[in-house]
Amino acid sequence: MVRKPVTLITGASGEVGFGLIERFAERGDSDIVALDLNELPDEHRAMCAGAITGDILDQNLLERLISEYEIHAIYHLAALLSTRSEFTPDTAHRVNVEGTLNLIRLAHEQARWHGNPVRFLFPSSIAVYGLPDLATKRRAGRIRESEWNLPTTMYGCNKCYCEQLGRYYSEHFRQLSAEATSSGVDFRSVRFPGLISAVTIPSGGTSDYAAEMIHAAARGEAYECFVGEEARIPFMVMPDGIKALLQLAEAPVECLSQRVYNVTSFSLSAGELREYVRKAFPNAEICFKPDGKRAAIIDTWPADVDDTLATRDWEWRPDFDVKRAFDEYLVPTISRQYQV
Ligand code: AKB
Repeated sequence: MVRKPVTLITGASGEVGFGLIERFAERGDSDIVALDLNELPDEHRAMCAGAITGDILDQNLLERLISEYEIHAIYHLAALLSTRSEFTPDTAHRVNVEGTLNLIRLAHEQARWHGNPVRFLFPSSIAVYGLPDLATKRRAGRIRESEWNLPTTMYGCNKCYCEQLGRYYSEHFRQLSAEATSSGVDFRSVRFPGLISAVTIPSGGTSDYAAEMIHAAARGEAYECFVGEEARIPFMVMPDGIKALLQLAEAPVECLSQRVYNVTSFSLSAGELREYVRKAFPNAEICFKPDGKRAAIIDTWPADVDDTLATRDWEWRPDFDVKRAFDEYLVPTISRQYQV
C-alpha cells in the first residue's frame, strides 16, 4: 500500500490554519491533511486531501496518521494562546508542550519511514520575551532573538521551551549514541507578533484587542479596549504571517543560521491603532478600560522586534505596512464580511 505524501496542518480550524489552507489551494497544492479539535468547515475541507477532527494528545490518532499518510512537512499551529493558558496552565502545558513533542516525535518517525527530513514549522511568539518594566521596554526598542528570553506567561514559557526542543531534535538529537544519527526533523520557527486577521477574530490571546477593535468598529459596535492607549507591541496582518511561514519552509536549510526567527511588520500603540480604525470607521466608539493584569502582560512584551536575521537568511520582508494593511487588506475585507 502506497501512503500518500502530504503536508500536515494541526490547528487547521484556527485563523492561521484557514489562511494557510487557502494559500496552499491558491498554489494548487491540495496534498494537505488538516487536523483540529473542531470540525473543518466544508469550504476548507474541500481544499484538503484529508480532514481529521481530533486531539494532538491522542496517541491512537497520531498512530493512525502514521499508517495512512507519508508526511513530509508539518505546520503545527495547534495551541492555547496566552490569556487562556493563564486560566488553565496545566492544560496549556499538555497541549502546547506535550502536544508539540508528540508532533515532533511523529515527524521523527515519518522521517525514518520515508528517509527524508520532515520540515516542522512552529509558530512561536513575542510572548517568549519578558521586559521587567516600561522604562526598560522603551530603552530596549527592537529586540533581537537572543535578548530578554524571560517569558512571564505559561504560554510564553511553553513556546520558549518548544523552540529549544525543536533545536535539540534538529541539531543535537541522541548525541551520545554510538553513531551520529539525525532525527530527520528540520525544525523552523518564527516568533509571531500580534497577528490581525480580517476574516477571523482570535480568542484567548492577549494581543487580541487589535482584531477585536477593528471588527467591533466594522460591526458598528462600541469597543472597550482592555489595554491602555500607550500599550505598544509589534503587529502583522495574517497574509504576511502566512507568507513568513511558507517562505521559511521553502528556504534552503544551508541558508539558516538559526532555527528561530523574529518577524514583524509594524509597531503600534493601542492609541495609534484607534486612530487608524477611526479613519476607516469614523463612527467607531472606542474607549480604553485597561484590565490591569492583562495589560501588564502586554507591558512585558517588546515594543518591537528586530527581524534583520530573517531578512538576511531567507529574504523576509512584509508586504503590508500599517497603511497598506488597513487600506488594502483589513478595511476592504472586513467591510465585505459585514457588508459595511
Ligand atoms: C497571544 O496574544 O497570545 C498571541 C501571541 C502574541 O502569541 N496572539
